[in-house]
Amino acid sequence: MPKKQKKEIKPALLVIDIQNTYLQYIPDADKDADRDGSTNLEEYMAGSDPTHYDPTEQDLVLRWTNTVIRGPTRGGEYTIVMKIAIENQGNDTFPEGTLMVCVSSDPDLDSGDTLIGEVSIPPIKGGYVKTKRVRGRVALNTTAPRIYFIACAQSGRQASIPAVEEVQGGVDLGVELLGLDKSGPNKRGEYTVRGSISATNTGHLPSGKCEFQVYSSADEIFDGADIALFEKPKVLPKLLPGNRRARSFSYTVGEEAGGGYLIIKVDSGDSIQETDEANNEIAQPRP
Ligand SMILES: [Ca+2]
Ligand SMILES: [Ca+2]
Ligand SMILES: [Ca+2]
Ligand SMILES: [Ca+2]
Repeated sequence: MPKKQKKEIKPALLVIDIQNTYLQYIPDADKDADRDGSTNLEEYMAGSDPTHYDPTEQDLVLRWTNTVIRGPTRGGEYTIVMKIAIENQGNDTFPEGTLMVCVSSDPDLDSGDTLIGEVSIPPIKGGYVKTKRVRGRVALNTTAPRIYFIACAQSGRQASIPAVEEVQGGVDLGVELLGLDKSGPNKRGEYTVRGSISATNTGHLPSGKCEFQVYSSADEIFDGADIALFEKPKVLPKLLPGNRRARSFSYTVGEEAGGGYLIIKVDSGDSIQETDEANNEIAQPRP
């Protein structure tokens, strides 16, 4: 009579404490839990006796093992791929839970931080390590010299101590002049100016695509009075940290204009927020 047998099964809990070779059978744990006013069995057990199941006895230690930052997308979001080792240094099995990773402007995990991603964690026995990969896409503050990624494992209401990965951040574009000369005149009396530059990213995050423009200026200072030589600014590719890319430009002038300066400015449209915006242009006497 399987139906009747099923009815006779009562909720119960078997508690095994390996350290103290302790074994306890609580036949009416669910009723006791109700009387206690606890909302569930786990809460009741956690509060009733230190030898009972207690999630705080798991001593979870998180370690960052690898962090890769790629991007950004056109919208300025970076892809972050992280590997985190979760070691259960306690005796109890960590029940299944969640590993979440946030990005923060400081080393503290709080409500102002942005969630990058989360993955589920399988149960981890005491003394065992599991490595999880978390991947997510998030906008990073490219003006901040430091970024904090914070990982935290959770099961129910229990959470591990957060593990912080501090990385150097920031995008800083700059420009160097490689060459500038003028040739001519041709048959029509025109002169050709050719220049080549090197755009650099001395920050620690990859930069998105940006532009550079060449201006004609009466002085060495870039200001609103300066005239852009190209209708459309020149496009610069994405620059990885520490990378440089050479680009050239040329234009013709009808007659030999004397005096004044050329100002070459990277990120001329200021589409990229940088740790230093004051090193984006160079001025050179007009050839
Ligand atoms: Ca924070
Ligand atoms: Ca800069
Ligand atoms: Ca000027
Ligand atoms: Ca900028």
